[in-house]
Amino acid sequence: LHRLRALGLAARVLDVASDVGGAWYWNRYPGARCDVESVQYSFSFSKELQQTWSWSERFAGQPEILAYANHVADRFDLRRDIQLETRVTAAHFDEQTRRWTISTDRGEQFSAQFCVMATGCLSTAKLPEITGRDSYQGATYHTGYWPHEGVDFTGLKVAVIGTGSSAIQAIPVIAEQAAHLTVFQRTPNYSIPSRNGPMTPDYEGPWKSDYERRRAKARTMRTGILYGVEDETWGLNNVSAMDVSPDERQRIYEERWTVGGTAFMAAFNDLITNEASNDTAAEFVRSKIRETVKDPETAEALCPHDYPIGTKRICIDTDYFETYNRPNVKLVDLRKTPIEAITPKGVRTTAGEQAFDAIVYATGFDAMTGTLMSIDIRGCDGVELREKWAAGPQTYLGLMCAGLPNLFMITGPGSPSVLSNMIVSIEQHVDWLVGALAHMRANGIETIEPRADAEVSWGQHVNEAGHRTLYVKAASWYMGANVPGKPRMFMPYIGGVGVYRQECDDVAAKGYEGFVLTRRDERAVAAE
Ligand code: N01
Repeated sequence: LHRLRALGLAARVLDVASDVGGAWYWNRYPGARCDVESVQYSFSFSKELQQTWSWSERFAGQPEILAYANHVADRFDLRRDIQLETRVTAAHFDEQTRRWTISTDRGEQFSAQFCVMATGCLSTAKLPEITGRDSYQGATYHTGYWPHEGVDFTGLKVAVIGTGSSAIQAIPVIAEQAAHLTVFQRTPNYSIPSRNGPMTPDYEGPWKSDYERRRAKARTMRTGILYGVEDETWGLNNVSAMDVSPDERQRIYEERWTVGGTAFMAAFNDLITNEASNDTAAEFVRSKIRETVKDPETAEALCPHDYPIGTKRICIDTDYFETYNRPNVKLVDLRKTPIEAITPKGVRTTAGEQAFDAIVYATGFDAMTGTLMSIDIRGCDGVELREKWAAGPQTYLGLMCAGLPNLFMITGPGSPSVLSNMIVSIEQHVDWLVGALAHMRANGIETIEPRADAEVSWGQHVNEAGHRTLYVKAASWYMGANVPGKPRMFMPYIGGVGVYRQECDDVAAKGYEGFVLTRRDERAVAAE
C-alpha cells in the first residue's frame, strides 16, 4: 500500500481480520514467536523505522511482532485505505474493460486495474479429518485461530494434536499451566533450541550501525538470512559434512546447537542435497533428544527417523524436549496407537479412550495454495484458478499466472517464499511488482501477463530444482502431503533467495521477458 501510493496509484487493502498483522494477528497461541531473529525478520524499506524500532528479545514473541505491524500501519498512515472484516470471495477479469471485479462477503464489488493477492502462504488453517471431531463437548482450539482473549488452561486436562512448529512452541507453555497435558504425535520433528534471550545493546548496536550492508548481504543468501556476521562467510560453512573428520563435524554441530536457531542447517553446504551429510546432522539431533529426555521410550518416540532433517520445516524451540521430563506431560505415539475417533469426552486411540477438558489442534494449514483456491478467481478465455491449479500450482516466477492478467501474487508458489525469511521475500516481490507497474505506466501499457510457455518452463525449473534436493523425500506441507487429495509437488522454489532475485531482475531488465505486455491501443509489445 505504501509503495503503491508512492507510485501515485489509488489502492485499497481488503482483509478478513479485524486488524492488521496477518499471520501474527491470527497465530496467538501460547509461545508463538518468530524463529528468524527479529533484527532480520523486520522491514528494511524505511531506514527511520529500522533505526527507531527496538526489539526486546532475540526472537520476538507474537505480541511484539503484532505491535510492530500496528506501528508500521500507523507510522505510514496505512489504515485509511485498509478495509477490515472483509473476505474476498471472487475476483473476475473483464476482457472488455480489462479490469478486475473483486467481490466480498459484504456484498460489495470493487473495480481495479490491478489485483495483488497478498494472501499469505499459511493462512488457511486445517483441522484434521478425524471421525467424530464435531461430537467433542469440551473446548477446542486451533493454533492458527487462537482466541484473542487468551485461554486459561489452569487446572485442566489438555490434549495437543500435532507436533509441528506451532505445537513445539505451544507445548512447553501449555504444560506449565495445565494440570495435565497429553501430546498426540504422528510424526516426530527435528527441533533446535532457539537460545532466545533479551536483546542487548551489544547485539543490537552493531546491527543498527551496519544495517545497510547486512541487509544487502542477506538478500543474496539462499534463505535471505545471515547466520553469523563475524566473517565473510556470514555463518554459512561452505564445505560438505563429508569433507571434515567426524570429530570436527561433531564440534561444528555442537557449536551451532549452543548458538541455537536455524543456523544449524547452515553448518555444512550440502545438508539438504546429500543424504550421507544429512544423516550426520539428523543423528546429532537424535543424540541430543536422547540426552535430554529421561524416559528412553519417550525419547525414542520423539526421534525422527523416516525423513531427512530440514525437509519438513526445521523447528526452533524453547525447552520442547525438556518438557517431556515433566510429571504432568505424556506423549502418545500415534504410530503405535493411532487415533480412532474424537469422542464427546476426548480422544480414542487403539489403546483406549482418554477424557480431556480441552483439545488443541496444532494441525497446520492448507499451505501455499489453500487461500488462493478458496477465492473464485477467473481470468481470460475461461481460465479459472481452481481448475488451472487442480493438478498443482502453475506460475511464472511465483509472481503471476498465464490467463490472469494484472493479477500478482506476493510470495506465490514457485517463489522461495516459505523457504526463506518471509519479510525479505515479501519486500523483493513488492519491489519487483512496483517496478513492473512503474514500467507499465511509463510506457502506456495496460496489461501484463505471463506467456504460457514461460510458465511451463518455470514450473519445470522449480520442479527440477526441488528434485535435486532431499526435500522431495518428506511427506511435508511443502509437498501438499498434509491435505488429503492435494496434488503432491514441491511448491516453493529452492534455487535460493539471491539466485531468484537475480532471475526476476534479469527478466525485468530484458523488457519483462516471458511476459506479454499489451498497450492501451492493444498492440502487443511482448518481449521476444
Ligand atoms: O503445522 P504443521 P504448524 N492426526 O503442518 C499433525 C510456520 N510456523 O502450524 O507430520 C494427528 O507443521 C502433523 O503430523 P504429520 C512454519 O513454516 C512458523 O505447526 O502430518 N496429527 C504435524 O505434526 C511451519 O512449518 C513459526 O504426521 C496430525 C502437525 O499436525 C508452518 O507454519 C511458528 C493430523 C502439523 O504441523 C506450519 O506449522 C509456527 C492428524 N489427523 C509455525 N493432522 C515461526 O516461528 C495433522 N497432524 C516463524
